[in-house]
Amino acid sequence: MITVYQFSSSPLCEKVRRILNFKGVEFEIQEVPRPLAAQYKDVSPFGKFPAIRDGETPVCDSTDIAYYLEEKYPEKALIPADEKLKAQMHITEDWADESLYFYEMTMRLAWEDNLRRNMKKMMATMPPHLSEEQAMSLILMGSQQLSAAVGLGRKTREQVVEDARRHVVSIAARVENGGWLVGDQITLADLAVIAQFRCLLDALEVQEMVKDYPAITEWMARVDEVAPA
Ligand SMILES: N[C@@H](CCC(=O)N[C@@H](CS)C(=O)NCC(=O)O)C(=O)O
Repeated sequence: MITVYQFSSSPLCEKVRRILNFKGVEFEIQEVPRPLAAQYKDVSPFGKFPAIRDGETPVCDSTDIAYYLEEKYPEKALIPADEKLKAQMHITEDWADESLYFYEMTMRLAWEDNLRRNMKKMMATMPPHLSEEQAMSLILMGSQQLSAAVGLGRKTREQVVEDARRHVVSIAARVENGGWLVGDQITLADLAVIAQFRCLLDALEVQEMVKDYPAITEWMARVDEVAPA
């Protein structure tokens, strides 16, 4: 049985659960309390999650996990065999993991009003002795520091919303008329992007924005049907 070590509120952990669900692979979940991540070095030497353990084999990093699972369970493929499509898929997946990720971190976790509305969900990944207010200050401090380090946190809120709108418009254009992000079937790119997008939707600004793009809501329903979170 595969064990997924996760922070339940993490989009990258959601991406891994979706991959396993798409492939129909059974797994169990081990929730990692955020401040105790260092205690799980045997499965994730860098203290980052998701990580999985498959029997004796630990694998960490959502992309490495995706390629590991693709090799072990190739029947329901998520990585295109065609090299050009594979390259497009990789670029889109990496954009989700390394760019969209910082939008969701900024809009959902570094903006106090959005974070406050989502604290119930976030508490699942915090140690039980922390009060909601203590947990919130910790999350705010960490996400604001990271957001500032990558640059988004130094922009005005309006600028970040406009940047996010460009991403939303681009996703909508790629998935209209029943399409997928890359090629003509679901790939790892869809799972990486939807995982970030679900978190982005915890920001009121994105909830409002997406109402103008029904193609995105339809695409999310198509992905959820075959690869639930
Ligand atoms: N490239 C890694 C990134 C994983 C990652 O950054 N995970 C975050 C949660 S979404 C984390 O573990 N953060 C804790 C930390 O950085 O200490 C992947 O795709 O798995």
